Amino acid sequence: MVVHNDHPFNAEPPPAALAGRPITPVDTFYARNHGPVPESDPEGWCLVVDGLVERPLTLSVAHLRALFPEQTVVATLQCAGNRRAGLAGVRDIPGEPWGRGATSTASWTGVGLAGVLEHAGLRPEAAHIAFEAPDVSQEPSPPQAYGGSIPVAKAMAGEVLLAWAMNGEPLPPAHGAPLRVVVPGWIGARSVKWLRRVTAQSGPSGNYYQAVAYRILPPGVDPDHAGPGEGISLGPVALSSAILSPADGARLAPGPAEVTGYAYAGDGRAVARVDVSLDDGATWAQAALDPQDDGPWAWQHWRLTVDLPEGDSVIAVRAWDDAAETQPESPAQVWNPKGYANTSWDRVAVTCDA
Ligand SMILES: Nc1nc2c(c(=O)[nH]1)N[C@H]1C(S)=C(S)[C@@H](COP(=O)(O)O)O[C@H]1N2
Ligand SMILES: [Mo]
Repeated sequence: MVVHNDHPFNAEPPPAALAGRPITPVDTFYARNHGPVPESDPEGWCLVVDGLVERPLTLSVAHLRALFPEQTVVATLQCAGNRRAGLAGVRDIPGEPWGRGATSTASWTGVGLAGVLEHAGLRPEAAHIAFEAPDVSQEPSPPQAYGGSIPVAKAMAGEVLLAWAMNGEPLPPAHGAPLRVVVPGWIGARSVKWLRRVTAQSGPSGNYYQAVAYRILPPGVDPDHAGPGEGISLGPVALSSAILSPADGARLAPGPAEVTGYAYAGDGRAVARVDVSLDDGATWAQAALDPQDDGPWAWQHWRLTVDLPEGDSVIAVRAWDDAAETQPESPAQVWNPKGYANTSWDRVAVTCDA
């Protein structure tokens, strides 16, 4: 893993560790934490469901297992800061310089959030479902526990899970044991780990990570002085793609070389095509999409054999989704002060020696 920070623990797998693997092994899955991993106390742990519901609930994991059908969903998590390094190359950005690896895919097992909210009797005035966790982050001033929210429509869609297992194993502490939210198709920040409380409310969460962080600010705004509610709140993931092999800076023999990577279209969209260019976008060849049996919430791996000339080459990739959206050419086009949603073409430079 490439460790960006030990406290809080932030690490991403190198591209080669993600290449060709539809499911990311647990020990390779990126870790994104804004505070310390809380001490785990599975026996004492319980989940409170309250707010705009007819019947507030207090549930243990055993209650959840007994009351609701178990459900497994394969879902890609992607941090909104994935590929921030590319934006920071345009102009400085504070925060972890994530490469292509702040995204990973697991099969998640738990119960549907919709069933739990139905059981509690969600009231019609409820418009947002807020999540609270106990890990206290020093990033906001004063320090604050982690939280966030999603609109009721997404919360009631069948794919949102309260999960206790990842790839068939109990969730490890770093990934949210004993219970986390998994919001497929939405930025990783909404998949709250170490979940303690689910609150139905009329407005979005006032938590720092909903109201202040994870927002796209206009380029001229000082991120340290942006107030709550400023900028565009991030929810569904924007279409992106990345090259996982060859590695940036690789030295190869001239001739045929296989280029592989992932593409990911957010909420409700599918990757429809992936293009690769060796001439900075003048011409594009279409990559083959790998067979994908993991359903609509998983990324799409792709591959293409290109003919590399002697000397230096830059390989570029862009994806298209089923709404015919594609990616912007340069990180400068999408640069923003907090460094989120770098959807620009991904590029790797390689050199071929004869
Ligand atoms: N409680 C809590 N939940 C959290 C976070 C956090 O710091 N605390 N980080 C969020 C962010 S920003 C991301 S991208 C995902 C990362 O999940 P992972 O560490 O399992 O990869 O968790 C989200 N859930
Ligand atoms: Mo994130």
